[in-house]
Amino acid sequence: MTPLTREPHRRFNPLTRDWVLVSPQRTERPWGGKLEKVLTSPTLAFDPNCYLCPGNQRASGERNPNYSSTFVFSNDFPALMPDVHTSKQDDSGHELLLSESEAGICRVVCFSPRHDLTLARMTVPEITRVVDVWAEQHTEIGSLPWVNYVQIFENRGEIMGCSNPHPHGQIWANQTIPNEPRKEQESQLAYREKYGSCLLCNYLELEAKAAERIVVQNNLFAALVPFWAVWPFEVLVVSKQHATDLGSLDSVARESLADIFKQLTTRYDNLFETSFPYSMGFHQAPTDGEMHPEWHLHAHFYPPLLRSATIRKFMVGYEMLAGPQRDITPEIAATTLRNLSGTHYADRKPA
Ligand code: H2U
Ligand code: ZN
Repeated sequence: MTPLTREPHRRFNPLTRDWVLVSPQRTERPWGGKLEKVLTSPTLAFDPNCYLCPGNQRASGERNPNYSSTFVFSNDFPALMPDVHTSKQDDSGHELLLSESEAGICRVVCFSPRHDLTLARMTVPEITRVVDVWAEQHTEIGSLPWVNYVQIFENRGEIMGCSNPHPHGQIWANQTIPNEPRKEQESQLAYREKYGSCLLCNYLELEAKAAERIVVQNNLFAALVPFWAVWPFEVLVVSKQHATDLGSLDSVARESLADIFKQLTTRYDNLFETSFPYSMGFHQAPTDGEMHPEWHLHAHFYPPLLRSATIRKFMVGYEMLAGPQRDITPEIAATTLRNLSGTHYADRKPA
């Protein structure tokens, strides 16, 4: 055992250039606590009170069509709007009271007409349709001359602030590049300038050799617990081929991505035999008209659970005031996820 598996140490995240504190000695046995099962009662395939189900009325009064696969609509309560007055202010003159207008677009993506499904419970062809829609939306919204970044994400589960169990995600597109992709943009560009190659292509080569942090993979995508993971079961989904954005993936690659999502979310659900909560989102090249060869398409999964369906990791105290910290090592988390069944627990026949 190297000291890194036993003693406190910090690890560097080359994408954000932040550090994470790892304290493996705090969990002598990672599964010492009782693993509780939360029985989720089966929900209806159609809920007459759901604002996302086909044919139902939304809070805005608008009625959803009787959609039969993936359905996109403009968010009725958008955080960003396309028509805002352009302004920039700094009453202090020292950038102490700086503000500027921000134009944008917010859409909601219903993954399926079925109220009772999640990505883990959808088929690979159904998830492929979702990937196609994400790619189409990214290209369509990104081609607007004033949109420079398109953020695709999903909040899954009440614990992550999701307002409705109907399977859905969101798209927020901005005039400016938001903080997280901007940090990654700067890091990937600096890496390319320094080493003449792509940060995530090089990282994935190392992970493929080491294998210990890979959770699932197919020919074109890998899902792994990154060396610098902050959340206990955080996962990075990386394209094996260099690709800057979803729009540049061909149909084979989109299906491979859907397959990885299916494999990963199935294992996530199997971990605590619960519908596993997370926030997930893609990071891809800005849509500012530049080529961005430094950008490597990937998705982050940030699940909050730690030891059971009812025990979550809190990012408080030290995390809020100093920096992120984790107990179980990324290697143990990856091994745990990798060793879970690829068959969803709800499909397993009773012994
Ligand atoms: P969550 O992904 O966090 O559950 O958010 C769902 C979004 O759906 C939320 O942004 C929007 C909310 O504004 N929404 C509508 O656009 N129409 C509705 O009728 C209700 C919710
Ligand atoms: Zn519904």
